[in-house]
Amino acid sequence: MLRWKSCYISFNDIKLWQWIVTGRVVGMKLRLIKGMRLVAATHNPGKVPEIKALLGGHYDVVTAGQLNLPEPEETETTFVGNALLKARHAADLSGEVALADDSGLSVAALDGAPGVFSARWAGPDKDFALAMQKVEERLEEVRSDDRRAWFTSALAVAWPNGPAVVVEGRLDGLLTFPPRGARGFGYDPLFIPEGYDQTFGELDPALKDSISHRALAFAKLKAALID
Ligand code: ITT
Repeated sequence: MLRWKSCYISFNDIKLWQWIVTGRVVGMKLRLIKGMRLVAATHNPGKVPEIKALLGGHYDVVTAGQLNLPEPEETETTFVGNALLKARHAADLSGEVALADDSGLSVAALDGAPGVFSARWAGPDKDFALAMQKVEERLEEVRSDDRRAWFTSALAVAWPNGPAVVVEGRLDGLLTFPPRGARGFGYDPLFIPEGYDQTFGELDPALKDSISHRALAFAKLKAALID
């Protein structure tokens, strides 16, 4: 994997490795051209409107669900690794450029948990009331008053059987119990972003889209891939 400015570029195609070795990759420009079709490599209905909002209607977005792509197993230990895995999986299966998000909530007093296990804490029924209760119970178990937490989003774009680019954004905030608000998805009702009094479950979704971890990652992606 090559590190370039604030993003990572990974190559899993032997021809690309050869191009790098022979110097022929120089001048290759990875670009997301407005109007092109893009696979949103997610099966999470909460993420889809946020990804579409970030793309600003400039792309013909089709979801992994609409293409009946299977959900890959998230076997990596980092957000970046899982985002790359999901984008690569969708791009290679669909033959189209794919954008994936791997994200989660990290709690300071829980040493960063649930982190990459954020979705798994909700169990097979994807029950986030249960997941949020689990966060509260774990904090009681460790007897901590530290309510600092942060959301992370890694966004990866993969070209079919070609290169991939991945970036990461982080948004800090505080947890509040009990959960508040019915907007957003996942852990949003627990999370008060820094500088605000309301949770992401209460705040206007357009405001969330402008300040979120996903928006911060997308700004980096835009700088790397969009003219
Ligand atoms: P895909 O992999 O299909 O995209 P997923 O839900 O499994 O869907 P992740 O593996 O990235 O996605 O899991 C991240 C979990 O973290 C997600 O299910 C949410 O519950 C939570 N999460 C991520 N971003 C969030 C946000 O903006 N607000 C609230 N919760 C969020």
